[in-house]
This record gives sequence, structure tokens and C-alpha cells, in this order.
Amino acid sequence: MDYAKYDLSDALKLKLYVSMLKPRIIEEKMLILLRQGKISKWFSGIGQEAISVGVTAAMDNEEYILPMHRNLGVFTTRNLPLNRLFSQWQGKANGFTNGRDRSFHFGTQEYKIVGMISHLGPQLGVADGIALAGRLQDKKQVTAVFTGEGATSEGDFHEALNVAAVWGLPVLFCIENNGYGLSTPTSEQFKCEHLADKGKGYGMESHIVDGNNILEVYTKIDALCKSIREHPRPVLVEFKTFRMRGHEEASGTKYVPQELMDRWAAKDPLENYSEYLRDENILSEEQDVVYKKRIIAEIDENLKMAFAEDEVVFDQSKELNDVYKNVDYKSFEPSPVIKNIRLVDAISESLRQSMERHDNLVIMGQDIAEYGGVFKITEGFVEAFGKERVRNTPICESAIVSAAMGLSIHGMKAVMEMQFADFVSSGFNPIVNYLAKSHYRWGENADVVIRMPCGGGVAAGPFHSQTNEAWFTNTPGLKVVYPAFPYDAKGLLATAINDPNPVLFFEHKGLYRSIYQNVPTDYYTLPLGKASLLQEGDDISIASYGAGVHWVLETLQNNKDIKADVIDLRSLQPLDINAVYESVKKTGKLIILQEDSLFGGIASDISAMVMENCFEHLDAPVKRVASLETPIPFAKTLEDNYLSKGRFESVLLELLAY
Ligand SMILES: Cc1ncc(C[n+]2csc(CCOP(=O)(O)OP(=O)(O)O)c2C)c(N)n1
Repeated sequence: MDYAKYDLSDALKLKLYVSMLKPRIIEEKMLILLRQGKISKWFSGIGQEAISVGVTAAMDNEEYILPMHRNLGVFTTRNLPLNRLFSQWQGKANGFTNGRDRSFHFGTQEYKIVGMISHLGPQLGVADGIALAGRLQDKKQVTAVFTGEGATSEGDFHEALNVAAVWGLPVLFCIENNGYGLSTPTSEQFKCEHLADKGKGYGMESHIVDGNNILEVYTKIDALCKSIREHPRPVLVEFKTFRMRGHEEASGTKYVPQELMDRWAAKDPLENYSEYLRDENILSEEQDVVYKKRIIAEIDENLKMAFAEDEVVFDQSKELNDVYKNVDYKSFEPSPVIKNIRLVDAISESLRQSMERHDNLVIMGQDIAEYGGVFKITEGFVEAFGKERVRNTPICESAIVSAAMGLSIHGMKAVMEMQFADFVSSGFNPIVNYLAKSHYRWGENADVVIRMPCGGGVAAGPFHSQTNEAWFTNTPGLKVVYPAFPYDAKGLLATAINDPNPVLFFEHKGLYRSIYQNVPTDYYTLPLGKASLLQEGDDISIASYGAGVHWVLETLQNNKDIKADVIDLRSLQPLDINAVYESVKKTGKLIILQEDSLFGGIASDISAMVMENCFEHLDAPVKRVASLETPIPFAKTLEDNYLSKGRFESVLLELLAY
């Protein structure tokens, strides 16, 4: 291996050596503990240490790094206390996740490390968001993110690189090409010769680096970081290396030809480097022994601390409380000055006033800048707030959701407009796995609102009409808001933006331009999780949300003799179930109308909760009215018959007559 051409001081060369030695010795110890059954799983990075160590050493401690499962060297080079790392791997409270997540699935703001989620790809987009935040804050910083060559096949890789390129973000994309993704060789993973070649396709500079040569890694990355700080841009680096052990220890390496193993064993980054240092008289035998002894002593001492720590204790209220970041709700009272506006205007006004109030708020979405969004909600925003804060995005929902998370990690607030709620499926993974779980896992909130123009009755067919709130109410960690009126929409959106947790904000397209209301012109907030009682009556309780509320009111207009409590839920998570209980205790009958198909929807859960908690107050079975169990169709007659609206009245009358 060619070390001689790199002109670094002896002190730095030794520092890099010790930095590689540490993860190697820790791993060797972990492999023993694994065999003894003292830790549960191990993903080995043996043979790849030069990459983690070289990249981390070239970066400033204030710059974010997003490592993967083979990057122990990132954590050790950033000097995380070993006892906490060991506690993390043993699922103990002194780790970084309170025992809630395993291995390297954690982050720490203190060390500017943002760990992976198992799905691999999403963190590439998170790096985009972190880098964007840094640029908006005028920080001359690089964000480095790691991926294996296998994960480059994920759409997230393409999306994240594309966004970084289009937006000129200072991200260092580090691919560790180690030959195999689990058992799949590179020949079955991608067709190009080098992954670095892909840089060209994104209009991005790229480099190939010998990932087993610490001096090459450090020197190249150091130069790149310095250059990126001055001239912000994304750079793709492919590190050629090899995975010397199984994907994880239990899976072995039988499928790897011995010849390949031998060839790469001869290129071991640590052994070759120590030989070079000794040949050059930079490292003596005695000094090497001292280094090793010191590291072993540190490991032993810290392991003792981790083993001495008690197992994590289950405390139900703590578990539940940590799903969301605590919210300090601030009430802003509405002013008396009002204007009669549509739902669409109320949302636009709320968004605009939030942009004025929070100068760290960024809005992202397809066609939202000069064009004003397909529903014109952000019309005029570019003129008011500039293109940096009102960002057109490429068509890549997953990377943008992930970037929103990255913005939040780096101190910003983000609102993302899904062009249509239907398309959220393309950004589903980061929403339910990254944003939703982050606070529970490692205490990092996602200060993100995702606006969801949704709903049927607009003859738009199966892909532009869905109301998919139940995809999200089933996922702990998300908040779901679904207003039916302009007044509520304005105040609730302001609160959703103030809330540090991820909120899905549903906006029914059919209501956008059909529902008017007198709305205060100034900024105000309304609390989440409070239903509104629109009408009072003793005959029956009716609960609904979104367009369903208007269908209920229409039906009651045509049946003036019915005296009903009409409950507009307004937010589904948190859900004001007590408002429903109170009403049911008075009326003894409950009907729930939802626009979505029946099975697994909000109505089912409310029904179950009322059965469980108000059974003795009920005079009749709870009724759910929902749309057909089919996709939502296009043609008007089909759609009219699909939607629950047409069936509501008959079920209501039936229940009243029970
Ligand atoms: C979305 C997703 N699909 C599959 C997996 C299972 N899985 C975990 S790691 C891995 C291989 C990853 O290979 P690569 O990206 O090359 O990284 P390496 O493990 O080689 O470092 C696979 C298939 C996963 N975690 N997430």
C-alpha cells in the first residue's frame, strides 16, 4: 500500500493509527462477548476502519456525521464515552436510547452524530436537510453521510443525491463499497463499473478512494472538506474496501470466495499501516504495546461500568411520555377584526403569518415557489420570503421528508406540502420510521408539518382523492390534524407549526373553495386535541371530521326534527375522546361518519373505545358509516355511490328508531 506519498506530520500519522486501533480492539472484544452471549448482535466493520476514522478525523467536531452500522470508528474518533456505547449495545439506560433501540441506531446532538435507521437510505436525505440548515445559517460546514454500496440501490440514494445536486448542498456522500450487501455481490447490485460514475448523472463531482489506506482517505477527505466549506457543493466519494466478516456475525461468509478474502486480508488497513509506521520508525514496538494496553484498559474499565449498570426498568408512563416532545402550548387569542374567507385562504394566511413569526421556518414542496402550489396556497410567498425559504422541490417525496427531518435536527422548522395526500406513499418510510420514532428512540424531535391536500367528491379518481389519515393515526409519534372549517384550519395550522413534533395536517380539497367563514385576520392559535361541539341535542351523538362534518350538517338541515350533538373531532391524534364520551353519556346513541373506507379507520377505534368505556350508557349499538371497501373511483355516479355521504342519512334514521 502506498503510504509514502502523503505528507503528514508523524504526530498526525500516529494519531490516525491509534484512532484505527481503538475500534479494532473494541470489535475484537465485542466478538468475544457475542460468543459468550453477553451482547445480542454485532455488525463488524473490521477491515473498514480507515474510512470511518479518516473521514471523521478530517471533519470539524461541529460538523454533522451520519454513520452506518459498520462505522464504529466514527463514534470512537468523536470520543464518545465507551461506557455509554457499551450500555447502548446492552440495551441499558445509560446508552443513548434508554434501551429502546439497538446497536448503532441512535444519534447524539452532543457529538453531532445522527445514527441510521434500519432502512438505510433515508439518512441520505436527512443529511441534505442538515446541510441546507447549515447553509441557511451561513455556517461553512460539511455534512458527511455514509452508505454501503447495497443501499445505493434504494430510491432514497437517487433522491438524496439529486436534491443535494439541484440545491448545491455541502454534503459529502460516502459510499463504502465493501463487495457485498448481506450475501449479494456488487455484480448483482449495480451495473456500472464504479459507483462513483453515478456522480456524473447527478451533475456531481465524484472521487474514488482506496478505503483501506488511511493516509489516502484522510488526505483526500481533508482537502475535500476544506474545499466544500469554501465552495458549498455535494461530492460523491466511493471508498473501495471489503467486508471481512459476515453481514452480522451469525450469518457467516461462506458465500465469499476464499481467494477474495485472502486478497483483501492482505490489504488490511491496520496491519499494513502499522508495518509502514514501524518501517519508518514512526512507531516503536514498545509504543505500540503501550497504545494497545491503554485501549484495552479503557475498554475493560468501561465494560465494567456498563455491566454493573442495572437492566433498564420499565416505567409505562415514561415510555408513553417520551413518544412526543413535551409541548408548551402558547395560546394566541384571535383579534376581533375578521374577514369572510375560504378554507384555502385561511390556510394560506396561517402559513404566511407563521413564516413571518418564525424566521427559521422553511416551506418545501413541488411547484410551491413562483407557481404558488397547485392549490395556490403559497402564491406570493417567494416575493415575501425569498426562494431559500420557499423551496420548489424535485419530485422526490422521500428525500424531502427526510430533508425536513434534517432541517429540524439542525435547528430549523419545516413545512412540506404534499402536492396531493395520495403521494405521501412515496414519502411514507421516513414519516413512519424516521420522524415518528425519533423522539422516542433518541430524544430528537421532528419539528415538521406535512400538509396533506386530500379527499374525494372532486371526480379525481383513485390517485388524487384518497383520505389516508388512518395510515398515520396507527403510528405512535405522529400527530394528525383534520379541520373542517376555515377558522379551525387557520388556528390549528399555526399550532401545528409551533408544535415541535411531526404533524400531518389534512386539508380537504373539496372544502378549499366551498367553505367560507368569518376568520380573524391576525395570527392566533387553537389547541390540538380539542373537539368542537357544533350543535347540541339530546337525541343522538354524531362524530365526524373533515368533509364528513359538512355532510352531517347538510343531513341535519334536511331533518330539522333531529336533535343531535354534532362533534367535529378536528384532530385525530391527539383525539378528544372525552368529548365523545360526554356526549354519549347524555344521548345514549352514537353514529360516526368517516369519508375513508370502513375497515381500520378512525370510526372503528372510536366505536371500540365507546363500547369499552360507555357501554352502560348506550341504548343502541354504535354505528359507523364509511365509504366502500374499494379504491375511490373516478366517474361521478361511481364516486357518489362509493362515498359514505349518501349512506349517512338512512343509517342515522335507523339508529334513531332503534
Ligand atoms: C429497506 C431495507 N431493505 C433491506 C434491509 C436488510 N439489510 C440490512 S443491511 C443490508 C445490506 C446492506 O448492504 P450495504 O448497503 O452494502 O452495506 P454493508 O452491510 O455491506 O455495509 C440489508 C439487505 C434493510 N435493513 N432495509
